[in-house]
Parts: sequence; structure tokens; C-alpha cells
Amino acid sequence: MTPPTRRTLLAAATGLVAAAGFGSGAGPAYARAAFPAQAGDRRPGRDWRPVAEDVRRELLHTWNAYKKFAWGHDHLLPVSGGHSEFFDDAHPVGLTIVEALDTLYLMRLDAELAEGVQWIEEHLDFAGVNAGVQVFETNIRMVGGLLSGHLATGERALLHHARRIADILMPCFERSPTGIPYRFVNPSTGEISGVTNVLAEVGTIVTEFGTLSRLTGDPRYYRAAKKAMKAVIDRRSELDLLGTAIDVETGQWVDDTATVHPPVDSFYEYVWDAWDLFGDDDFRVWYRILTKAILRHEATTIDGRLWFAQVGMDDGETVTTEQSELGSFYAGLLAQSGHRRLGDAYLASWTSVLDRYPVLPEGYDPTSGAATSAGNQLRPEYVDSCLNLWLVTGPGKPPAERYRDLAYDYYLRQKKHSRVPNGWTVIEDVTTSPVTHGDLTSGYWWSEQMKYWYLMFTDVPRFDYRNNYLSTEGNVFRGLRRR
Ligand code: DMJ
Repeated sequence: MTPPTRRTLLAAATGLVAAAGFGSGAGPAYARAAFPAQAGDRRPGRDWRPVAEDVRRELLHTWNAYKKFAWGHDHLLPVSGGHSEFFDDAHPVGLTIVEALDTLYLMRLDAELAEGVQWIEEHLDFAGVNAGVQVFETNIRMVGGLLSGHLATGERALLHHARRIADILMPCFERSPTGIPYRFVNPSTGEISGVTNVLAEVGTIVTEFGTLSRLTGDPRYYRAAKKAMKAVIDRRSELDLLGTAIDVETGQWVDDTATVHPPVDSFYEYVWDAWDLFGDDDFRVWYRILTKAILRHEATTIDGRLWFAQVGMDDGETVTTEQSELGSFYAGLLAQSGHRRLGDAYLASWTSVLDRYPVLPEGYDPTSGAATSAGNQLRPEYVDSCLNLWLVTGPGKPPAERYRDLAYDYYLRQKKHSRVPNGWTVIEDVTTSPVTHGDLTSGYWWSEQMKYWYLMFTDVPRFDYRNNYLSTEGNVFRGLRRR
């Protein structure tokens, strides 16, 4: 085993931050850039459209299994041919339907979309959930799915449901002395709990709530979500680092580990995204401060590859260099925010893990090459980064083609190892041969990677490749075309 070498990437980071072009005006420069071509590559010799057709066929095949075995339930169990619930075992809310809406729209699966919308109109009753639900999961999956479904179809009922669910979540913000939301609420009883919250769950709210504010004209949602993020960012350390967990009543840090891995990850995504989507300059400034500190204190090279360590927020000392697969989203975020070379390098690090494992394990130790968590929850982060690097580099430009090749390779791998007769399933152990299957089609599979692959492999007329925004759950809030 080679001992890890650690050096900061300060010089590179400083140069790249300076070069990132945090310009004025609404949203980042790439959103305004003129792209040379639409997505579908017309290079001689490579026609990706059959791949897109295969993605669409796989989604439709799994949708039909969901209809047969799990219709109206939250999740399909494709191995046993059953179903399970995500929020409340006794009260399904059709999570899969909600997550799938805009993907069905983009794939022009209009009959399936219509039956999904009809189910929501006739059956969705989120207020009937009688269990403590995470504000974060409810927001990114339910509120976000309904909002993008509304933007895709124009159906007012979907917006109405999104607002009703956000109203269930709002007391978690409004009753907090700091504005940092409590972690759970019971939709039936209104009971709030969870005094300790983690940053991903505090901060992955603003693009859904901001979109809701835009669509309803009610600014309370955006204000509450922004206030929560500001409350956390105001408590950054002298090194400009944030911790992992915080007491929502006192504002004291409960876990002072700084990391881009979960349970913090999408906090940083939404600092950038709020600037991207709303052009709110506060977020641009915060993103620059926080990212400069991350690149200075967390970026590390191990065996010549870029990784992101977990460090103490006050002293910058390394706590661990173990990586979570969920952290691979950060490659795409770096690219979106002007650090394309670092994003490319981090994606390459994750790609190197595929020399050892057929698909990415949940946890990975770059010092030993061992999978520290051997499952694969059918996750989208690697493909998400391929998509974002591809979009930032410029669809149709030859350098962007690499990202499509990587996404295609991952598609083949995941299909080979996750496909079962009734759809795609999670994997319990990627280190066995063959891999050991679990029994679940994750909700985000419907809203994330199937959409990412499809968008990359064909020209989707219903999507604006030049000016778009996809949430952390892959829900499209900007860039849907009604045609
Ligand atoms: C999704 O719900 C979202 O991408 C979230 O930000 C992180 N976890 C899952 C996918 O792994």
C-alpha cells in the first residue's frame, strides 16, 4: 500500500477561482453562453440515438413493472415483484410517479405521464402521512417532483400539491429560533422533531422553495430557505469552513467536520444553484468564499489523483480521506462553477475506481483501494457529473465527447449488473462475482440518471440544452419546452 501524499491545491485553486469569472448579471456565464450545437452528436460514425432508445425502453419496461406490482406505492421491488413505502409504511404517496413525471415528459411517454398525473390528482394525500418525514427528502423528491411535473405539463393540480406539501414543511423553519429548520415533521399531527440537523438537509431547499415562490408569487418560501442557509454560513469558521451538523435552536455546531461528502454534499450544490437559478448575488459571494476554503483545505492528492478529504473546520486537519460515492457529484459542481479542470480531475479519480469494481461502491478508501461500503444504491452522482461536465464543455464540441463516452460506459455497467426481469435494482455487494442484488428501484433512478443518460444520447426537443437548471434530484426547473 502506498502511503498517501497530501498537498494542498491552493495554487491551482487560487488561479482557478480567479479565472472562474464570477461576473455580474443574472446567473452564471455558462447559462448565457452561446452553444455551438444542440446535443445530438452528428459526428460521422457515431450515432448515439439507439442508446437513448435503449434508455427509454428500459425506463418504460420498469414503469410497466411498477404498474403491475406497485402502482400508487412509493417504490417498486423488482426482484420480489412487490412494493415498499418511503415515508410511511401505512400510507403510500406514489413517490415513484412523482419522481418520474418530467422524465416521462422528456422521453415523450405522454400516455404514461397522463396516467401518473391522474393518479396524483385522484389519490395523492401527503397530509395523511403519519410518521416523521425528513424535510429535505420531502422537499427534493415530492415538492421538486411536483414542481417540475407542473412545469412540464402546466397542470395546476401539481403546483397545488407542491404548495400544500411545502406548507406542511414551513413550520420547521418558522418555529426555529435560528431559522435553521428542524429535521422532521409529522404531516398528520404537525409534530416537529430533530433539533440536530445536518447541512445537506438544512440547505437543499432553496431551489424548490424559490421556484414555488416564483410560481405562486408568495416570497415566504424563498425567504425561509435563504435565511436557513445564511444562518449556517454566518457560523463558518475562521478558515471559512462549515461543519457537518448543527443544533437548530442554539446554532452551535454539533459535528465540526468539514466535508463535501454526505451529509453535507448538496448544501454546496444549492449555494451555487441559487445563484444560477435566481441570480441572487449573495449566493455567488458565499459560494466563492466557501469553495475557496474547500479547495484550500479539503482538496488532496493521493497517488496522483484528486480527492476531497474530511477536515476539522477550525484547524483544517484531516479527519479521514475516505470517500462517499455521493461525493462524486462534486466533479460536476466544480465544472459548473468555473473549475472545469478540477471537476475533470475529480471525475477521473472516480473513473479510476471502475478499474476495480464493476460499478461504484457506496464508500471507497483511495489510500487502500478498498470499498469501505460495498453496496450500490443505484445512484446517479457519477452520471450527474458526466452530464454537467458535458454541458459545461459544450455539447457538440469534441472535448465534451469524453464525458458522453464515460456516461455510456457506466450505463452499460449499471445495466449489466442491476437489470433484473422486472426492472433495475440496487446492489448489496459490488465486490462479489456476480454482484449480489438487493430488491429496490430507487426513486431517484426515475428522476436522475435515466434522464441524464437520455438527455446526453439524443436531441430532446422538449429540453433547452443552452439554458437549463436541474435540481439535486434531477428535477428540471428551467429549460423545459412545451412542445
Ligand atoms: C438523491 O436523492 C439526490 O441526488 C440527493 O442529493 C443525494 N442522494 C440521492 C441520490 O443518491
